[in-house]
Amino acid sequence: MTVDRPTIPFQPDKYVKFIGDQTVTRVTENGATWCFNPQPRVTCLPSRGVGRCATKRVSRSRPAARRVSMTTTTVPRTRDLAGRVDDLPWEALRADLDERGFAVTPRLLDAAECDRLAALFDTGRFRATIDMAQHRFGAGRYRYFDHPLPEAVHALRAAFYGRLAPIANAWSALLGGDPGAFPLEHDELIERCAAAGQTRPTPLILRYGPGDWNALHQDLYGDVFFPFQVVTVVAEPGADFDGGELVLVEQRPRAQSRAHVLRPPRGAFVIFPTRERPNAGRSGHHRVGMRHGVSTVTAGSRTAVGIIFHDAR
Ligand SMILES: O=C(O)CCC(=O)C(=O)O
Ligand SMILES: [Fe+2]
Repeated sequence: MTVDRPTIPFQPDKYVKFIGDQTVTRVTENGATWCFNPQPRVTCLPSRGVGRCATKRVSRSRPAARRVSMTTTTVPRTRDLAGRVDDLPWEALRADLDERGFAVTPRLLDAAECDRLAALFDTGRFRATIDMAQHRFGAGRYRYFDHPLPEAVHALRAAFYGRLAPIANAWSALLGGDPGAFPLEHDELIERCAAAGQTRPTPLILRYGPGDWNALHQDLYGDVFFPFQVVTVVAEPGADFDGGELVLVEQRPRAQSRAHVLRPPRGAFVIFPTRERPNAGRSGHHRVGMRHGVSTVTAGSRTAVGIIFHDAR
């Protein structure tokens, strides 16, 4: 069994740094504290299906002091999760996806919901636990949920899929592919995965302590894959942890790579491409490869829940 986490050559040079949607700073390679080291030259790694590394982490430094969040934009709590996903500002999110390849939603989960999700790291049912250092994926641990998925994860997966499938089809068409490449219902994508031998669930929960990080990678688990994935950080940035930015790197053809560094509010979702995005050029759209990772957590504990829509072989 192999895990597809392909090697894409890294071009160290200049990066444009985005923090949320506010700050745009140009930093140089030396100024970057993130792990922009090239992906290990491994394309065929030990199965992630083998969970054997549940060592207990002892915090090596004091968590950052809890500070009050600055974020005020929040989707009302009164709707169920699927309703809240439907109520997101999809026109604006789609414009962000089309323009820059990724989008950050307003906070969708409240603090109690984030706490409940974070607690699953210790209490959930998992099909595998991965020690990232062991596979040279970075440092920290992540765990793949087993069937049946936690209700919230299942609901979020189906709801986000329903909204993202039409965008995925539009992107497919922009890149010269089938405008009906992806079914509009998530169940149908899962059936396609199963027909291709991809039956292992991919939603996961990740936990990083001080010094932990996640190397730049792509989450492709077989021939059938959906072009978007989403992740939510369920710890409070600046309060529960410091560092630990989500890093997206665009591998521009015949040009230097561009990094986007995101610090999404707790309970917001970042929507980003699993493999590539269409970019408008002089003669139509071309593919821009994308990878994601997490910069070093400098203090505290960062827990995130990642939702990948295709299942794994
Ligand atoms: O920890 C994160 O924010 C990134 C997790 C990740 O790699 C994923 O959800 O695929
Ligand atoms: Fe990932």
